[in-house]
Amino acid sequence: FIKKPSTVSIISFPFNGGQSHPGVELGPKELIGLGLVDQLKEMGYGIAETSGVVDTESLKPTVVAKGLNTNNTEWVSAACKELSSRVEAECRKGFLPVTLGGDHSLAIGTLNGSLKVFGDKLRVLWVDAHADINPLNETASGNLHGCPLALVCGIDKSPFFDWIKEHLGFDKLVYIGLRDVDLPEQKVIKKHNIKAFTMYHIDKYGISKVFDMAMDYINPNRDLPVHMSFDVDSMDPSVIPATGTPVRGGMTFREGHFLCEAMAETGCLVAMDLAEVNPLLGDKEAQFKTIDIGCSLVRSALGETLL
Ligand code: 4U7
Ligand code: MN
Ligand code: MN
Ligand code: MN
Repeated sequence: FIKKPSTVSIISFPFNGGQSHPGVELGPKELIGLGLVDQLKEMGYGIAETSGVVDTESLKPTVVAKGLNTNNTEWVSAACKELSSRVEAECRKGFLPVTLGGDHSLAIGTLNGSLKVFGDKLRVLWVDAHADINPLNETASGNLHGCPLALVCGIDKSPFFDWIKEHLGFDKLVYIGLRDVDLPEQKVIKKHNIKAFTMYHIDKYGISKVFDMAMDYINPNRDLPVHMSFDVDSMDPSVIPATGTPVRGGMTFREGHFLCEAMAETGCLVAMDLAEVNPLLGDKEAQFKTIDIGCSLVRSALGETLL
């Protein structure tokens, strides 16, 4: 694969159907409004204008199935299917898609898109307070942003997501930042032996060692394409307050940025998601901080701070 794409495709995914807090659909607009695209141009990247905005509203179904354990199932599916084809198209051009969410159900689409292009070689770094691998019939909240990996890894083969044909192997996935994992998720992680570095490991070894161990696991020779799905709630709520499911005890400003810088340094990043920025939560300062730091995390992952 192309090691250093010179073009970034900013894909806006203004979507909130995977959870219940209004506002997360405004994430992309606010991130771009604060200058993310201009900042990436300043860093020397070309920005693909073709990638654009996914019109999630027009994909809202008029008829919905009753009695499902998950909310907005058809809508999440339709929106993510469209997102998948966008990500796939950008990757095929050799561009690096950065998908701005929107809630984290978006990864159902983004990972399907990158899997189609990179196949068995694709590796996934999931940065989150949560494991997002609740089986659809076991999620307590019914919110699909807590389930994307169950679909991506093929634990769930829901008829509502029958367009998902390729699945990610459990050994090709690694977590960093976990601290709120539901019981059904704990069972899945144990059963399939999924590698997880929690906040405990970050405290114990430091983020640098944790990143190296995570890469050694999925990408020992640093020669495979990596899709990083970054949920901003991996960060401590004091750093990123405006997010729907904050969990105390998260990564510091530097730990989060170090992780992104280290990812950039590998030269293996082929796609990135930035999910769960909710510009309506908290006061003005909380909102500004979250959007501002959201932008800087993306810049770091694209190599801004590597001199
Ligand atoms: B996010 C939760 F129960 N696990 O399923 C659930 F704690 O994308 C939270 O990581 C999911 O923000 C959080 O509802 C999803 C809950
Ligand atoms: Mn999360
Ligand atoms: Mn929980
Ligand atoms: Mn998440």
